[in-house]
Amino acid sequence: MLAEIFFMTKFLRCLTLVLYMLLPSYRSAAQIAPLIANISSRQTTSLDGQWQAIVDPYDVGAFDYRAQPLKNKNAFYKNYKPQSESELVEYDFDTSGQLQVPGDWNTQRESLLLYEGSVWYKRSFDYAKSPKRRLFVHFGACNYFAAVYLNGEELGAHEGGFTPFDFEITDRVRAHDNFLVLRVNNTRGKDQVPTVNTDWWNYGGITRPVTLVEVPETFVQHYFIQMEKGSTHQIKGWLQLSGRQPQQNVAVRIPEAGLSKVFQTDARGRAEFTFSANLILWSPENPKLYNVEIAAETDQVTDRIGFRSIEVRGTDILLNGNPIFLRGTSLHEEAPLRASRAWSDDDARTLLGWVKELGCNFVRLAHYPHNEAILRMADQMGLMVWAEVPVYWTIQWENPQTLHNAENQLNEMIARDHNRAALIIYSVANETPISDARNRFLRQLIQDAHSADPTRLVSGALQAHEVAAGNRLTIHIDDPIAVDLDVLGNNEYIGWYVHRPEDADSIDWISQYGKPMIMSEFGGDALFGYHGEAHTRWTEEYQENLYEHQIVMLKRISFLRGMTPWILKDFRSPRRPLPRFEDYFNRKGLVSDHGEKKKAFYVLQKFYRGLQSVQPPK
Ligand code: GCB
Repeated sequence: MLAEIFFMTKFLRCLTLVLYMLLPSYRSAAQIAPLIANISSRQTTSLDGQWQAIVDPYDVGAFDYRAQPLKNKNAFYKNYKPQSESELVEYDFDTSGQLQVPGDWNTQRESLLLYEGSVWYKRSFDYAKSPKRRLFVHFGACNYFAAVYLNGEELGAHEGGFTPFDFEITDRVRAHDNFLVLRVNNTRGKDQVPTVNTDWWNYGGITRPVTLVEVPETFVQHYFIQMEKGSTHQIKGWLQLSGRQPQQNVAVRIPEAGLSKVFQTDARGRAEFTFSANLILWSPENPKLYNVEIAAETDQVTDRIGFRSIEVRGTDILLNGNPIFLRGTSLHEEAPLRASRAWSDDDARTLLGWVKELGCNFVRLAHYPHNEAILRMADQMGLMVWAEVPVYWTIQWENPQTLHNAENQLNEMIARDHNRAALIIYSVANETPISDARNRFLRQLIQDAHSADPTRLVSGALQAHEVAAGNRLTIHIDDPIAVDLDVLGNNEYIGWYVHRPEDADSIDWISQYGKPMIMSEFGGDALFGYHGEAHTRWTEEYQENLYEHQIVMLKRISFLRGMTPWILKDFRSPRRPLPRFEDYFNRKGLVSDHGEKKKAFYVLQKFYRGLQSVQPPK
């Protein structure tokens, strides 16, 4: 019986996915309203809070028993109420319980901890829109798929669990009793990005804020204002208006620096510009941000932007022309202390506070785009950032839809974050197996990143290969995609999955590429408070010893220009079932899920504190 139920569930999920693909709104990046930048500086109304929620494991709110899409009153997005005592309606948002938005559903109800499927969300609101204004509904992120409906009509859909999207509702919103409904589905799929297998929790839900954004009829939709590649005094960028009056004079002002430049947008509402500016440059030591105003004739928006240059010269990474060593740590988007999806300023402040305490100037936001709050916090706190898309392990390299999806997620991430000075590296892949199809896929993403944002460096976390000669071990960086990257990333687990921690002391690293490398992962698990001798797995002493020997090895890699050990904090993972030690947590954190610092934290802290912040280690 159980097997039958299991099979039916699987079957229905597959069927549902096929049907999603047939629906016109699915995978329809083109239909999504182009994203509004910097909504925090807009006239906004938050829709965060308690939403009514219906858990729908069989998607009965979306498809009938012949697996046809529902369009009638039985479709949950209609929010239909029985008109008489005798009428049959088998759903009711008002009596189905609530979920907090933003928030993953997994940690809000015990029964949903491992849930993968659909949840319907509903929230009502009134809205007094001023005449001649436009209104958008903006979602920070929904994992993984979201179909969105307003007042019983579909607005559109979005695929990808970690990037924002918005829909214009100017002509659909009414003064009273609007109802916004979402079907959010976090079913894993082989063709998705990420694919079915990940070493992190599949947190489902509306995981980031939902906001109504009101703007003038013609408004500044987007802009890119950064130092030109290789320059520390030349600003280069573009801006884009949206609306009926595309041709306007638009001023770009930095009042603190006495700068004001006026540009004309063309018939498409676009202006490109270059101008010189003598500004205090952003750096971890002095994370200077300026108020930048973009004033069109019909709209004005303000942002806090830092200016700096980031380049590679030979094996060096140069920040504002000076060689730097990236003292980093990796981080999942998991909240400190409560092990659920992180999303808020407070979450970002605590997590990045630990990162700073460790002595870092750099953080790897693994393995997918994190929330906008943490990027802005990194800007303020002076932490350089590696941002990543979830092209993780074994994606369907041959599938054009999968590539399109990855490209879309990359573009949405860049569009949201390309004005953050903190962000210096885009990473397009993590531990992906070499093949021609994979190389083509990644080359396309690298090209996309460079053309969407020519100012930043592109990397990927690769895996090197061991060559043994006598009793000496050499590791060769020989992934062909390295040719296309600006900075090499490399993950290795010497002392945990392979070899003993001590073996690291004598391992040599070779690269034929003449490029800087970041050791993007290394580490081992330790349960906080579990002590023993240095070769006993899961003890803090094992992890401490591993870090000590890693540092011996890392210091000898001549082309190493940074490191982001795995990982700042213990995080939930379904791949980690071992009772007592793991309990469904990956324990490679330097800090436990309760915020306690393990012994290895202090080993790394000592190393980082001893490093000159502007010099590669000798
Ligand atoms: C890796 C992955 C990371 C895992 C880690 C581990 O190589 O990139 O996502 O969590 O190893 O702990 O095994």
